[in-house]
Amino acid sequence: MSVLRVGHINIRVLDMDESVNHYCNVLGMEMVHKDDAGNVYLKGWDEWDKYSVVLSQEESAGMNHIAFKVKSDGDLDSYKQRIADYGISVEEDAAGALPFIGRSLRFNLPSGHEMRLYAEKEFVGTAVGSTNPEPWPDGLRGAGVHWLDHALLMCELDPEKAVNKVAESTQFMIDVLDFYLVEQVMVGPDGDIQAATWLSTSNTPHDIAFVGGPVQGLHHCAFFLDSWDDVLKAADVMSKNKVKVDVTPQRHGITRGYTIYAFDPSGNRFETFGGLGYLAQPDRPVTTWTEDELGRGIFYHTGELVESFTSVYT
Ligand code: M3P
Ligand code: FE
Repeated sequence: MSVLRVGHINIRVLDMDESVNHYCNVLGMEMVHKDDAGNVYLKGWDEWDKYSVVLSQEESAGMNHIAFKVKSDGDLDSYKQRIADYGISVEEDAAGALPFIGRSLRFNLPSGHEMRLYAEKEFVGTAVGSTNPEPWPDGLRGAGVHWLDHALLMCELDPEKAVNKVAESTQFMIDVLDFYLVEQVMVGPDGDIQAATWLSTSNTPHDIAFVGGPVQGLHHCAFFLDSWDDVLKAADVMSKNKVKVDVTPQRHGITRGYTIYAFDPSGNRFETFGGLGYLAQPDRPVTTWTEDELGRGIFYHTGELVESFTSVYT
C-alpha cells in the first residue's frame, strides 16, 4: 500500500483566459480538457496521466484541493479505514466525480486543506511516448515544465494558543498516509516548535510541505525543470511575459533545489523547481534547520528571508 505522488492540484483563478495563457504559454503546459462548468485541465509534457492542474474560475484565488495518486484501487479501502480510525471524516466519490478519474476519497487534513486520493486516472502518455523516446519534444512553449512536483501549504501556527497545524498535519501524513519526514524547521526559545516540514512519499526530497502562518492557505505549487540552465531560462520567459516574480533564481538550502518563485495572474504563487536535490529514502536522517539559520535554509545565497515570501499567499 502506498501513495505514489501528487496527482493534481485544483487552483482557483480570477480570469480563465489570462490564466490559460499563463499556464500554457509561460509554463508550457497543454490544455487537455474543459468541462461543462468551465474548469480547465492541464498537463505537463513529461506527465503520462491526463492532467495535473485543474483551474476553476472563482471570486478568490487559492487552492480548492490537492489530490494524490495511490498505487492500487484496493489501497483506497485501506486508507479510507485508516483515515476514519484516525478520527478524520472521509467521503468516497464515485468514478467520474473528478473527470477521467476512478473512485476517490475526499477528506480534510488537520490543517483544513482538502485532499483527495485516487488510484486511476486516464493514461495518455508523455509527449515523447514510451517507445524509443527522444529526451524532449519539439514545440515546447515557455519554460516547458516537465511535471507538477510538489505543493507547499500554509498551516495555522500560533504557539501562544498552542495551535500547531504544521505538526498535526505532518503527523497525519506520516501515521496515516505513509509519508516520511525529510526536513524540518524548529523554532522557539527551546527549539521545540515544528514550524515547517518537508515530507516525501517517493525518492525526491519532498512531495508536500507545510509551513506555519497566521491562516491556512496555498503558499505555492511547484513545477519541475531539469537544470539550473532551465531555471535561468524560465526566469527569462517570465520577464518576457511580464510575470510578477517574487524571488529570482536562487538555491534552496532546504531540499537543495534551484528555484524561482513568481505569481500567476490571480496572485497564486508558483515555483519553477530544478534539480532532484538528493536521493531521499525513508531511513534517511531527518535534516533540521534551526531558527538562526532559517534564512539560508530557504534562500541559501542571500541568507535572508524576503518579507513578502512568508506574508503573501492565497
Ligand atoms: C520550498 C522547496 C518556505 C520554504 C520553501 C521551500 C516557504 O519551496 O521547494 O524546498 O519556507
Ligand atoms: Fe517548493
